[in-house]
Amino acid sequence: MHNLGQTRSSNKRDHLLLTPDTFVRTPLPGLKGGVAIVHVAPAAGAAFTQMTIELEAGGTLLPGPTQRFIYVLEGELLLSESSAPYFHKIVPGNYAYLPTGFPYSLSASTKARIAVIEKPFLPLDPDLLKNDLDFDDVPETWFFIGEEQQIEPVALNGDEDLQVRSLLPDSIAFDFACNTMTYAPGAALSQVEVHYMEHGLLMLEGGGIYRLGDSWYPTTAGDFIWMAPYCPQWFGAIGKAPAKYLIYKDFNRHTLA
Ligand code: UGY
Ligand code: MN
Repeated sequence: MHNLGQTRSSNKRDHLLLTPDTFVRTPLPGLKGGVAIVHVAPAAGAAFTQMTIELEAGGTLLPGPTQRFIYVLEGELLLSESSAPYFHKIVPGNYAYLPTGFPYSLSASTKARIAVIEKPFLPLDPDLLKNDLDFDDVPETWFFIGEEQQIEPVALNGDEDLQVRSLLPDSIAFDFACNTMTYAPGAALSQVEVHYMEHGLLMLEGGGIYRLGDSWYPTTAGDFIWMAPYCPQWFGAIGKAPAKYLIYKDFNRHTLA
């Protein structure tokens, strides 16, 4: 359906809103029996890549060029560690952190969809930690699989109607954060945020109004948003069901690292 050239998608200097009607599917090296929707990439001005990978039953995905974070959106997959005889079954709400160079393969037991975030890892500068008594050595990231529902939610700025789950461990080793944010109907960010970190956001449930720069957009489950550093941003949930999104941001590093 061409809809006479109309779409909610929008491409501005400091933000992108991409709605499912404008998604374009592509092959990728290391991906068999599946396609990638690359939502944002360095070509758009981002310092990371975020995509949704759609797999047929039996489709497989091998490691990419950088560390990865994956979050299962639909279906059932097996994550196998190539260096050990371990298979992990992962289903919606499961996620995994895969360090750069970690050998693994992912295969879909059923038709599946996963959110994938890739970012060149920014190592910690040992000189910045040498006088910190908390660290004998520079901490390193590690492979893990998590389950979102096991993460204790935190009320953002004390607002019980806005719950944040931090999916990555509270360790300075990690150079990005990935959280889910769940808004009760009518809940909103308590401020317009303007910050140096950039965001990749996948709307998982519900919807509302997103302010990006000087524009206000209706947004709903399935939409993707990229916010460049310093993009003014605010969200208010609308509807009778909660709104929930998965959100990436660069984190834990000096800006001149
Ligand atoms: O973590 C964040 O910066 C988050 N509160 N931003 C957002 O939801 N747009
Ligand atoms: Mn933010």
